[in-house]
Amino acid sequence: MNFVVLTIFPEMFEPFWAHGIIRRAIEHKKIFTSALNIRDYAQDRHQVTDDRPYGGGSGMVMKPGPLAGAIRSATRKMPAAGTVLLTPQGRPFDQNLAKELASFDGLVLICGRYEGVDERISHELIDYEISIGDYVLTGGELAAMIIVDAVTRLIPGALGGEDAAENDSFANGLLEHAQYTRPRMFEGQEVPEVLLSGHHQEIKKWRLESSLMRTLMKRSDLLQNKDLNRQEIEILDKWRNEINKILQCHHREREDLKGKEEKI
Ligand code: 4FV
Repeated sequence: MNFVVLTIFPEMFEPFWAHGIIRRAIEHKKIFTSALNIRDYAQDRHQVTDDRPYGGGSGMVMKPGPLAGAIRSATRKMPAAGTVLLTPQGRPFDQNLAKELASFDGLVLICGRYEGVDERISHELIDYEISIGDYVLTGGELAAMIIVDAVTRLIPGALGGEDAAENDSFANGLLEHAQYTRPRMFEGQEVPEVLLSGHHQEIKKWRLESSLMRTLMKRSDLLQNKDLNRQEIEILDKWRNEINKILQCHHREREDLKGKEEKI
């Protein structure tokens, strides 16, 4: 996977390329990265990349010329690359979109600044408009780093273990199960016994229940739009029956209580 970032602050990416999984993936040639300065594609002597908005108003807008020059230069070298504009107007970024982007050989990530980019860029040269969230940033660079980070994790071998990304949160539409490591006892809290048992089937079942419970408690919306498999349905059924039993007891007690009060 070849990531080319177009930005007026290419130096922002130096520390990002130089640490952790991204650094390792670059060293192991799982990904190739470069940050190009949009200014280098401005034709005028002062390499101006922004100007005042037509129709007036505050702030500045990124000029189409330098952007189009930078995009065309990047895609000339990678004709099959996908071009991505980071913008609050874009499609919400999520794990499924990360998987989709990971299928490309290359991605050209365009980082806006100021109030945004000239609309004519989107029409001609952009395959994806992507938003990392419903808030406004000062620039698209942090959003581009998030895309590079999430997509790199899905490149085979980038995470070291072949299948490491398969047990991710959202990989199966659920939040990840609870994780524990040494020490066995921490401030009076013990690690769940089953995780020390070596019973892989039991551990697998416990982890699925942990994922389901956390998703139910923290992100029940994810469960609503997930096609549940047989095992997941069995577990949710079991919980529903247990909850029903509790509620029935509760209602019975209340009836008995009401009955007693009426007799008095
Ligand atoms: C953004 C987002 C974002 C808008 C104006 C950069 C800023 C400035 N990008 N997801 N949310 N971009 O706020 O992707 O040009």
